Amino acid sequence: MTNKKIIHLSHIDLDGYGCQMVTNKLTLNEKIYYNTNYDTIDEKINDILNFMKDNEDNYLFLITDLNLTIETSTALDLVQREEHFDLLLIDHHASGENSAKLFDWYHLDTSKSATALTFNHFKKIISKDDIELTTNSHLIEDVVDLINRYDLWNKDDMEKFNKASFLSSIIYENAFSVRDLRLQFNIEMIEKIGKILANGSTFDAECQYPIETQRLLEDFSKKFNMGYLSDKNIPSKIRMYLASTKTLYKNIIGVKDDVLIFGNISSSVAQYCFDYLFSSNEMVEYNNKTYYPSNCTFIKLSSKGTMSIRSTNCTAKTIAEKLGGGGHPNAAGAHIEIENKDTLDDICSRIIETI
Ligand SMILES: [Mn+2]
Repeated sequence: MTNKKIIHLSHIDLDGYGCQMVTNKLTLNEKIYYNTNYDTIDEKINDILNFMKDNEDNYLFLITDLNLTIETSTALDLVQREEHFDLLLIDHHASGENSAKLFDWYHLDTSKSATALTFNHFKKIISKDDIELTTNSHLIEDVVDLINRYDLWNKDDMEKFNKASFLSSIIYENAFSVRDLRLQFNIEMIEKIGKILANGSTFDAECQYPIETQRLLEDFSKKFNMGYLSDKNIPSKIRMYLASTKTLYKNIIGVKDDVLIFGNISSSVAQYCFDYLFSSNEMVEYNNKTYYPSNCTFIKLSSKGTMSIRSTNCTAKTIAEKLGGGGHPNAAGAHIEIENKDTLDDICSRIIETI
């Protein structure tokens, strides 16, 4: 096992990335990570088989937290017999029972999370020279325990369960367009935040998240030189913090009565921040005036003149109609004609005149 390169394919949730957090601790093996949901599993397996064919080496193809149909496992078994790579599947979904009965590389145990199974497996076979997992085993074990609680929906200890569900909420499969960044974020954050949570950090009543967690997320964002709100690659959790510290309001480009117009933010960031602001109804100070999101209409304006309009007091549609658009009472949209020379501020002024 020492010389093998590990190609690790796993699911795209906390348990799936948790398995990769475990193998990431195997320092003596080179690792290549892939993640998939069920809709693309056959495609991903084919990609991996092609990769192994093109890059001859000693491989362990490890699949975790995913169950395979009889068809997929039979096809995979055939290739494995021809190509002679090591194959191991560790999973806990009972739906894979028939495949597990047929193939000895298919390890199924429904009593634990896939992360716990993966941890137990590698703990047993790991070389003593692999310092990282052997010496940090107890710390990783604490994180594995949290993941296990969430995966089995074990609420025996509510504090631990809440921490585990917070851990799950940091997984953002779609927040990164760059695969390596997504992987690094998810694997790194599960471990780091998991360790903080497992070691007794309590939730701050004000910000709802452990303070140290916020710092970690900010560090991560800095490490990758990510601009803040305008960068759609930033996971929404970080954007939530930014919103909660009112950074979003730096992007207000115009105000009329209780209508706030935001510019220079991407749609996904805007949507996330608006959701957050409406649900928290945190007071906002802007130009010496106080706003409560529940009384406001938010317009997200793009430089092309497209507007997303949101409210919780049924004003979005009315405002949209004034601008020639329409929609639902609280979620509407409109478009304003623009000229090439128009700046965002020009467009914003025209909106203010119209509403
Ligand atoms: Mn899963």
